[in-house]
Amino acid sequence: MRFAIVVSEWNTEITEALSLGAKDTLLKFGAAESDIVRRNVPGSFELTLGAQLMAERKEFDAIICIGVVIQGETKHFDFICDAVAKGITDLNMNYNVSVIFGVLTLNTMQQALDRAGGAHGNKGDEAAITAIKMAALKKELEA
Ligand code: DLZ
Repeated sequence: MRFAIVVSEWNTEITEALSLGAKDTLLKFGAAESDIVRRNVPGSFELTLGAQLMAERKEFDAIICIGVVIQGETKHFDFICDAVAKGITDLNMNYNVSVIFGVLTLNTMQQALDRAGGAHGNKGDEAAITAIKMAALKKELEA
């Protein structure tokens, strides 16, 4: 299977840990290093287009989007979360590939650290497992 990982550069310390967690899990379950393609986008808002560009290549069995959005003092958080959630949902419906929502939406940086290898594990691992399950489901139903 081939996988794409699209990574937001905002809160990069966290998104790097999530992305490495996702990649390690894909490798652990048998993906070849050469079958994992990673590209960065500036922020979570750009994840949708980044993933769409990957989907248009028609060479991936699943695409994992990694981002971290932390609540600030303005409404930016709501707009970004709404946009990326809807964007990724639309990609799932409009392209014949599973696009995984590996985006953490949090109130504090500590909550992010806890989910990027801390007290609550690494959510990048979960995103990768979801990608593998959805890719396997697609292969099974299309066989
Ligand atoms: C502008 C912005 C803000 C305030 N916060 C975040 C964030 O917490 N996480 C994130 O991934 N991106 C953030 N961004 C950047 C937007 O996602 C986007 O890159 C810009 O609005 C430009 O389109």
